[in-house]
Amino acid sequence: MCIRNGGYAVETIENPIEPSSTTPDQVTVDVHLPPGGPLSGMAADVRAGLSRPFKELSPRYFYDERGSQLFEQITELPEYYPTRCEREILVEQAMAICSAANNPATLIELGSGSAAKTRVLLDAMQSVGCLDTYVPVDISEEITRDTAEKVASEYDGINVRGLVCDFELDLERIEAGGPRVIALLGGTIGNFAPQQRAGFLRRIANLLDADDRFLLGTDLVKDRATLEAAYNDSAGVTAAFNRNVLAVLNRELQADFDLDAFEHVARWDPENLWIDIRLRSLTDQIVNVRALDMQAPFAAGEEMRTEISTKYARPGLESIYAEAGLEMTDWFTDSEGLFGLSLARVAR
Ligand code: SAH
Ligand code: AVI
Repeated sequence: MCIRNGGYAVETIENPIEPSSTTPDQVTVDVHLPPGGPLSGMAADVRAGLSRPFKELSPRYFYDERGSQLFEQITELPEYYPTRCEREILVEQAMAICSAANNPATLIELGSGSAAKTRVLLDAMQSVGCLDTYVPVDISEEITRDTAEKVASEYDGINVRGLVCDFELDLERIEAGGPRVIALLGGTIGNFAPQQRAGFLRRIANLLDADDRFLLGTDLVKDRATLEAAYNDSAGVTAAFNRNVLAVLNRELQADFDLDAFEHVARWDPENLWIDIRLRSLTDQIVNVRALDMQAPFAAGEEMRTEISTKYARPGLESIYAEAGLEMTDWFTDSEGLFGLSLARVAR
């Protein structure tokens, strides 16, 4: 397990970079720890989330080693179309994206995970001869190390600078030659609350030089049945992914959640345009969280939000970009119009 930086409540980023491995010369993986230790932020954050009348946990805690593996399984489910559709767009449009993004030397990928689809973009960059550096940035240490090492071994002469950090805290640390593309794929922007998203996009705008581009994957609004099926798969993998966050709290904060005493709930919310993902308590129960010295009571039927997954339409996304000081330059969708990939630059 490595939520090495659960520090989303941490304000400062003064802690030193720990160069924790240097495999061949061209691969480094830096791990950024919050000042009070790996779990300092997580503890405060979970305490706050469990103390509210409507309990809520941050989706960043899903991604321990098992959570990352479960997400990989989700991407292969027949009902989970976003990965398939985004890959289709990348396969069809990688060269166009590369050219529209000024043939970038550096690809910085936030929430890179296994970077399975990213290879399509790296291939295009290599084929036009602009590929110099890949920076996978993810909160999960195991998967970032694995991805960094695999990409370095697959692309001749590439520099790989892995960064294990919370991309909401440590983005400003990234230094690499331009033109650069900062990518956030998979629809991960959908997991941000609206205010959090606005702050994040403003920081992206501040990071971009005139030649740099932001590449964003967004799942699109569509019929309820398709949306809900993607988050209620028949094999139960999404349910296991959702419940796994309780196992993370049990291990990291010495809690005693009974995973079988909670059921997975995922519903389309047409007002907020998001899938609301929750865990519903099956009984009246009191959960002890020893590391926080707290008890969290759950009533039978009580729901705790663990994630939202917002869906977009192009005009709404253009407004969101504009509010953050960004402007969309290019828009690509798959053949069924289920998923969107956009490029944006700093607004002129
Ligand atoms: N980009 C991949 C993976 C998406 S899953 C794809 O398109 O398939 C979301 C990824 O974001 C996970 O790998 C998770 O570990 C990472 N992540 C989630 N919250 C994060 C945060 N706050 N900071 C850094 N990485 C985060
Ligand atoms: C990572 N993120 C874009 C996924 C999504 O679709 O919102 C996470 C996920 N949650 C349940 N299934 C997939």
